[in-house]
Amino acid sequence: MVPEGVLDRLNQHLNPTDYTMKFPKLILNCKVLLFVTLAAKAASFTVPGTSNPWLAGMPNGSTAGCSGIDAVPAESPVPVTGVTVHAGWMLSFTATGSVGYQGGVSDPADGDTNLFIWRHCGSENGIANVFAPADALLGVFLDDTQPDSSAAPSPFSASITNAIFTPDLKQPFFIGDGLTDTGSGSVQQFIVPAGATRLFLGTMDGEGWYNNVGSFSVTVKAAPLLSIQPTGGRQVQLTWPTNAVRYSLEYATDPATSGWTTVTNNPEVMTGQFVLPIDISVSQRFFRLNIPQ
Ligand SMILES: [Ca+2]
Repeated sequence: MVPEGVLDRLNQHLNPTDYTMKFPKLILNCKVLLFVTLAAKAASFTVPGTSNPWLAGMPNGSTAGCSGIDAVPAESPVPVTGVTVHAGWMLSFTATGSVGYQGGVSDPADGDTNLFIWRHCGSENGIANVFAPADALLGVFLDDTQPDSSAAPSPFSASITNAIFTPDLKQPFFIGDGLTDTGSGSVQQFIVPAGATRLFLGTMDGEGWYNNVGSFSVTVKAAPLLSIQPTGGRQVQLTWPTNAVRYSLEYATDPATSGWTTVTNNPEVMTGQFVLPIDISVSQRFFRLNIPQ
């Protein structure tokens, strides 16, 4: 484990700008500590309670049924623009405000955690059902195709307190307030699935989004995911997406005192990922992806 004091000290030194997010990835042994941090770009959106995820990517006039008919564009979910939605990238969210699925009800972005529901009419428009707290902030990833051009996948399932979420295309997923607890906890990470080019934000309801009230103010941060995998012996490999075009890999022996140095070893490229083997017997090192200033 990383002693809390070390993480606190790192966090004081890992902020090249105010759009940095960071988290520990893998601690290999008492000698080598690898720490991953990421510089992210952010964009903000207002997500009305009327935003129905099952209308994502559908053309004007399309509907999403149950007893109340929602339609494009009145009840369309909110498309995320201004941040990169690349496969293999990592998103995080903050969400404030409140939404109500019926008169007199109002819930924060985590929704009513005493009222988990399925959407009453199941999957629709090629988009899977989901089991989530009523009124919660949801997301759904799409590729460039209209979602009803292929069958709906099975629902994505995850605890709302997960640290990392890995939904597939066309699987609505819980976002909530972006923290592991409600209003507190650590920042949750959402990995963009293969093929994804679009993300839409909406809310959870059983049916009939048209009469929902309120809205969430949502900020989305996107950053390329830097991963570490043991590869046997005294080696690990770092991988990160090749479409992280402005990012460079940096290391520090002690971020508090040594500063960060750009890694000059040339990585291999394999299926859209940079891959760089690291000998972990040398010394303690910390790694991050950063956008040089
Ligand atoms: Ca939460």
